[in-house]
Amino acid sequence: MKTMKKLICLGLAALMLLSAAACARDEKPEEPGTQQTDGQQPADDKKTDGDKNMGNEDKSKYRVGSQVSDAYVDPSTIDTVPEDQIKAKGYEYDYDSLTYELVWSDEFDYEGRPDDTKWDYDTGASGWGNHELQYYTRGDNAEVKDGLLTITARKEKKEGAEYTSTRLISKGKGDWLYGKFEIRAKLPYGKGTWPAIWMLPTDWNYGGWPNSGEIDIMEHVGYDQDVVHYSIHTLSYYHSIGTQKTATSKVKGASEDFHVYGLEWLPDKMIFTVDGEKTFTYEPTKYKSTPTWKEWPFDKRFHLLLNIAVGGDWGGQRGVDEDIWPQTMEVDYVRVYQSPEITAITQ
Ligand SMILES: [Ca+2]
Repeated sequence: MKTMKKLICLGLAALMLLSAAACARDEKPEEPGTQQTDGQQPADDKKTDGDKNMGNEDKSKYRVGSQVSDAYVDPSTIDTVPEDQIKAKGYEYDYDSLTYELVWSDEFDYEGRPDDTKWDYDTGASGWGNHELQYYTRGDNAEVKDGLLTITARKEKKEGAEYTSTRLISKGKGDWLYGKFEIRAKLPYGKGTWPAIWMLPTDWNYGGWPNSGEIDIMEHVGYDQDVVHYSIHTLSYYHSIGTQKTATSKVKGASEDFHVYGLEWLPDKMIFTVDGEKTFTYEPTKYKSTPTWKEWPFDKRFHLLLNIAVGGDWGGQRGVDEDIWPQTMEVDYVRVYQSPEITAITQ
């Protein structure tokens, strides 16, 4: 009996050791914030939904034209990060000889509602964390015709909101890790419009916003006509603490003509383009010799979002013109390519 007890004790001790080891292995990055399970930004949390919360901060300190601020490597990070936690390093590929294959697209060459095998919707009027004024309908403000997707923001009351609009999401129907994204679009016009072509994490592996990252391929606020913003947000670099990595460029006729807004997402950098011209490159090793998920959560799947927001802390910073509605964002196509060479070194 005693021996049995001893054996049981030993067994229990071994189990505890094992589970402790497993816990250590599974240990998540510190304080991942609000865990996202529905893919929506935390609409009820003004602080963590900082991207669209451009507020009244002095943006000049980190909006520096078409260049990011000076490269800086924090010496304290050198050699202090365990090797298996280092991201965005050690990928070898010949950038100039990368090839790409089309893996997903919507040319909008049909009529009616957006293809429901490709698109879903974020709906509601929560303000989306930025005091936005629109109610997002389940596709009522989106129509496909004449080769185009048209998202229309209208001045009409719905469930307490003064405006309606639609936010398309490809989540669960189009989710990718790395790739080249091209969206040909014509933007709405006028004070209070805030269109965006952007990406959010599908699985939120590193925790809620901003930990798991955000990629803004195109943002435009109507009071600053033709100035297009390109940004990434991560735990180390996000707007609320004034450290997001962002750039702007002048896109003449952004609301009159179509332009192709592009992102090339590689395992160690992101290149933003307009009509094929580079506007902004985010490369975390420019800032940290040993980036981790805090600077590069971009090794997990993301999906696309297309929307027009109305007003809000950034879009409505200089008011909302009451007389410009309805306003539309027209999208000619969304094309997603992936590179076999990149796939080969990242799988
Ligand atoms: Ca088209």
